[in-house]
Amino acid sequence: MKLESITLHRVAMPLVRPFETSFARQTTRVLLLVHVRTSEAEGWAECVAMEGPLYSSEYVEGAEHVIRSYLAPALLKATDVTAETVGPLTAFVVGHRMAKAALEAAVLDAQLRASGVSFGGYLGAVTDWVDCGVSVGISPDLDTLLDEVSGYVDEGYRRIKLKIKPGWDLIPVYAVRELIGPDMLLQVDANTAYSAADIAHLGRLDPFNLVLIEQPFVEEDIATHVALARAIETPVCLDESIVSVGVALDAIERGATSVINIKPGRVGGYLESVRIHDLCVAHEVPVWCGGMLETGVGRAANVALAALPGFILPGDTSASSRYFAEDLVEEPFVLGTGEHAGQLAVPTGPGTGVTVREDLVRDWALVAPVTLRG
Ligand code: OSB
Ligand code: MG
Repeated sequence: MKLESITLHRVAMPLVRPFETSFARQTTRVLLLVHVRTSEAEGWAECVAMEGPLYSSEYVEGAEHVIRSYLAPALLKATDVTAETVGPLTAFVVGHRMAKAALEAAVLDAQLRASGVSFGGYLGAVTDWVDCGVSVGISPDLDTLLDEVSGYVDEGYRRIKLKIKPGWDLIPVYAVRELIGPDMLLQVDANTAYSAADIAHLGRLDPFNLVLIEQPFVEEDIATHVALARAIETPVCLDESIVSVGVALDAIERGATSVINIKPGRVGGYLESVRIHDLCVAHEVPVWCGGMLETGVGRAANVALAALPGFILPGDTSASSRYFAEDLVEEPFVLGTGEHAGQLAVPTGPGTGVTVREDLVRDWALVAPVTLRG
């Protein structure tokens, strides 16, 4: 396909409740949407970068800048652009995986719409419904936390993930385990808030029968994750550290991670996500689909990815209502009922299968959209 234009929309969406992690407290989701026009069709994607460089080095205005200055010009001057060539055409830029992933996903959406294939069909989905978990932020107090968790259990979520940090770990985990009972899936995510000196302390989570502990140490530090995995029974799962299939292989071989959280934005796109998935299947490492407070645009593609066979644990693929009163798409994600309680249906229409509400994109715009042409 020939890429005719790339339009960047920076929007801000109100969250239904503040979301607090060990690195930030958010009340609004500021995000970048990418809209491409090709000779064949249009495509939309969402860049998962957050407003500030706190989860990773990427952030919304940085992603916008690198797209405008480097990535978009390279794609707009190419004669044939497909999702498969976005990676090679942008490989000259170091890093900036979230920005690259958004471009690849927008091109993929256009390409699949043109050929009438869904994301799930293209990526290799094997199920129509995926199991959903929910990520629960750090609360001002235990009562608020337990209220929030009870609400999610009542909605049908199949797994609870608690955000933890030093000073907010053993007690909330104990209280939530008491609330939800011994059998419900429960896991924790530290977003790099601990250090090697905390290994013995993190071992005190072992009695709570957690599915996993996610990313306790900084992204570059594979070695301390190896030391933790040897010292405790709770499986260690890497998120921030896994930025490519190469790092995933290294972390698996060194014993740093026995479960992997795949986030397409963090690893540079859906194609790299499938490569990591395939690697994990070959090594019998379970995977699950992470989340970045996606709107329906990114959520649709994540739900399709989560339908691949190696995604055997529930993902952070929650319903739209987990974060947004009104989603950016005409088909918000709603949990199923009956046998599909706690699940989301994998979209079946061409591309992501969702339709962007351009009225809301306009209403929630932070700045005027920018259109780039070759
Ligand atoms: O570490 O998984 C994370 C949100 C923003 C940045 C990082 C993370 C998260 C979440 C929420 O845990 C996942 C979601 O529900 O989208
Ligand atoms: Mg995480």
